[in-house]
Amino acid sequence: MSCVQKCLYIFLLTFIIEIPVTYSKQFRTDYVYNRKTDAFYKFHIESVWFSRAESICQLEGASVMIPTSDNDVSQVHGMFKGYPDLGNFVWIGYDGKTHESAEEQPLINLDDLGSRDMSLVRYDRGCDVLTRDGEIKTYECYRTLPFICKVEANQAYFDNRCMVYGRDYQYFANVSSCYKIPRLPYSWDQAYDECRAEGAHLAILNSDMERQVLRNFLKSTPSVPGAQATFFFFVGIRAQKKIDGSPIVFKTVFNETLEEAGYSHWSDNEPNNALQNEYCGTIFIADGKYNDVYCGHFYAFICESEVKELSKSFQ
Ligand SMILES: *[C@@H]1O[C@H](CO)[C@@H](O)[C@H](O)[C@H]1NC(C)=O
Ligand SMILES: *[C@@H]1O[C@H](CO)[C@@H](O)[C@H](O)[C@H]1NC(C)=O
Ligand SMILES: [Ca+2]
Ligand SMILES: [Ca+2]
Repeated sequence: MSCVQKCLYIFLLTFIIEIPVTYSKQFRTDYVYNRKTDAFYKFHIESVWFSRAESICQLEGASVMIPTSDNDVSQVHGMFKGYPDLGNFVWIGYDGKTHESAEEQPLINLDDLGSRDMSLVRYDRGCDVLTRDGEIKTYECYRTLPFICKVEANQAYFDNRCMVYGRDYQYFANVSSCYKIPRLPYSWDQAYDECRAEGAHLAILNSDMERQVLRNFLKSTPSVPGAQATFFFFVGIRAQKKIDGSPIVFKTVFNETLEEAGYSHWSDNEPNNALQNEYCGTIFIADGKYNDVYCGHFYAFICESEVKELSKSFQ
């Protein structure tokens, strides 16, 4: 190759490589990218204690945002505008500096809180908030506020095998699927959103082999702290509540009947629609079979991502 050719080649190569590097910044569907900071953000509008905000951001592969530049503050300022009635503070992470208190008088003596929740003790210097006006202040950690999660683009995790924006997926070759049990309990709706945001879905049984694999996986998983029951996990089946007395039909999150999905066995005496309010599906650790439960309780859940194996087509 002559230099001219080589240089042209390198030039073109750089050009080709530049495009994906510049434009393919991707992460979970519920995060937005900011080019100036080269980071992803999510404005969580639900109000929680600071310690829970930390857990939720961590579950999403991010952290509670610690503002490191004016661009971080502008990003949040812009996001605040989408929620004019949300209040004036969001939780942010501790930047190591002392800030003015966001209120005149603390309403509760923190010493009394120690016995109520030990997890608050490590926050006794207060927690930081960012105001709508872009100021950082200190606030009492036991308050509940919306919060901002952030992850640098070079830390935004993608699992190439499982094709998900999340850590901790385990691949099982015998069913060509990856599974994850996030370490926070959620309602069925929240669990549905969480799996989808990572590029996965709530797990669905498609064969008896998959039931066995999942049962073994559940047995080997430590129980999830805070779950309202520890012996079953939300999965991706759900029914419409019937008011006309017609039969309750469970369908997968892909709108298939259980028969169409390939596995339709319920655990003994299930579905029992206890208290006439069980319209969401779980599977029991004991037998890996389906059980109907109340959708609004906070249970552990299983996300699944199928792996398309190229080698399969050659077998
Ligand atoms: C599926 O494979 C896993 C290892 O990847 C193994 O532990 C498990 O026993 C297998 N399950 C079945 C039902 O063969
Ligand atoms: C789900 O499937 C049923 C029957 O196959 C169909 O009538 C219905 O429109 C589908 N719903 C959605 C949301 O696709
Ligand atoms: Ca499956
Ligand atoms: Ca039940």
